[in-house]
Amino acid sequence: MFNRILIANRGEIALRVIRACRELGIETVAIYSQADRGSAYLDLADEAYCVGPAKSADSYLKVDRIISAAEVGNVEAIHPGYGFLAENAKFNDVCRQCKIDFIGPTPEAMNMLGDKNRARELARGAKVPVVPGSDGLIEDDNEAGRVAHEIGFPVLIKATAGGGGKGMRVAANELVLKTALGQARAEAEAAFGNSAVYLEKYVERPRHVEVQVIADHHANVVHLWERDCSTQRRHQKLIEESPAPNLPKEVRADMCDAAVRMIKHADYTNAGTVEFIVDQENNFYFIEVNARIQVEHPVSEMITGVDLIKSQIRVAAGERLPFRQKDIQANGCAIECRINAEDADHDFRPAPGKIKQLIVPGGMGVRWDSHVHAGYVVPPYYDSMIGKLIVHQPTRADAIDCMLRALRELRIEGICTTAPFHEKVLRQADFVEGWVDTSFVERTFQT
Ligand code: MV4
Repeated sequence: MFNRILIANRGEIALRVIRACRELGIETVAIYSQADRGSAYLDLADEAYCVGPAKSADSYLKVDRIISAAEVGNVEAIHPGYGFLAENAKFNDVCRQCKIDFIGPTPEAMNMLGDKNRARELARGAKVPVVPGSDGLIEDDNEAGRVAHEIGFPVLIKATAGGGGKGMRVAANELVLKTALGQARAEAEAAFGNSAVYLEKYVERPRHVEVQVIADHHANVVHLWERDCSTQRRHQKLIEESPAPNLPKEVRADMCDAAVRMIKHADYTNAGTVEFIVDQENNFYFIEVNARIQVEHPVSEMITGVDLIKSQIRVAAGERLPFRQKDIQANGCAIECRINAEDADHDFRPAPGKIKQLIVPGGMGVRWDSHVHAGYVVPPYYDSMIGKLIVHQPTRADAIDCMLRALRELRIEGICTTAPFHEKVLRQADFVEGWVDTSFVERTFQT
């Protein structure tokens, strides 16, 4: 096991990893930008190094400075958290060259899955269903036309370097296909320096269901069931839950099996998520693999009792998973609400500033994962998420009641947060009945 780990992240997830390390008896080295200087959670680390000015590009994304902190701090491994450098295969490879263990998949697996067209081909090879579409990348307009006619409109053009909703364009018919293709390519070139695209049938109003997996370096791959993340707005998830409501148990079992097949086929190690969309007839299709721990991992932790961060660290240190698939049971229902410093009444615009008062909910089945406290100033430079409220209850109805109770107890004064918006969502009939697809928020709240 490692003696000392550097956490290449900030905020909630940095604290989450520090907590896991403390319980494992591992010393921690934190990093911070000038904007995060004095952040209270840094005191919980054994050491902390400043890696630069406020802007991410000058601090949390600076590979050389982070590696320097790791060398000065004398760590054996780096946990990247999510966002920032978490899915940067180059950083991952630099860690390897510096003989620092990266707590995540190998650079090879990361590279392969970062290319969405290759990931799709890998899924096909693993007999995992993909959305009908092109056989590889689209060479030219003629090929796009041919494929679109085969599969039928509307089609979705996706950048192979994209993911998470970036670099996608819908083409409703033949007339707009050429234009859309040109726009998609130009956007992809500007955003990723790679204009390569592929084509899929556009699935309307899908649900977003993803499967949590963890794999060790001894060929053991275990899934921790699925999460429904359909309650999102403009590709920003708002609420996640497990199990996925109204998903027939055979579909759920098939999807989890498919995820494990995909992970085995990709020689993937550590924690990862296999993302699917589910259409209105409960057909599921592979979309992409997220090669990192995700924001919403606590939902899976609550229903399975597995600490995913500790598991990631153990697996990275070469240990075998201490459980088999048969040991993983899904108990009850867990829901997570992302508490963002945003004004939901004004287009969810960021609302940084000083938290004047903070009262945190508690009680049975309530978990609060956050680095903030009264007097904390939410900086304007980073993601606006300031905490995650997670509940775990025997049934989904109980979980909704518990979350409503916890949201009522939660008091954050001085800044706007998404907490009041969550209360509205949790009272919506479609949500209560579990009939949420990816267009639910926009459709229901006209935001
Ligand atoms: C799709 C789709 C419909 N049809 N693919 C968006 C994020 C990226 N991970 C994949 N995404 C989608 N791919 C086909 N063929 C609809 C989406 C999509 C979506 C997916 C998951 C969660 C939220 C979403 C919001 C809009 C569109």
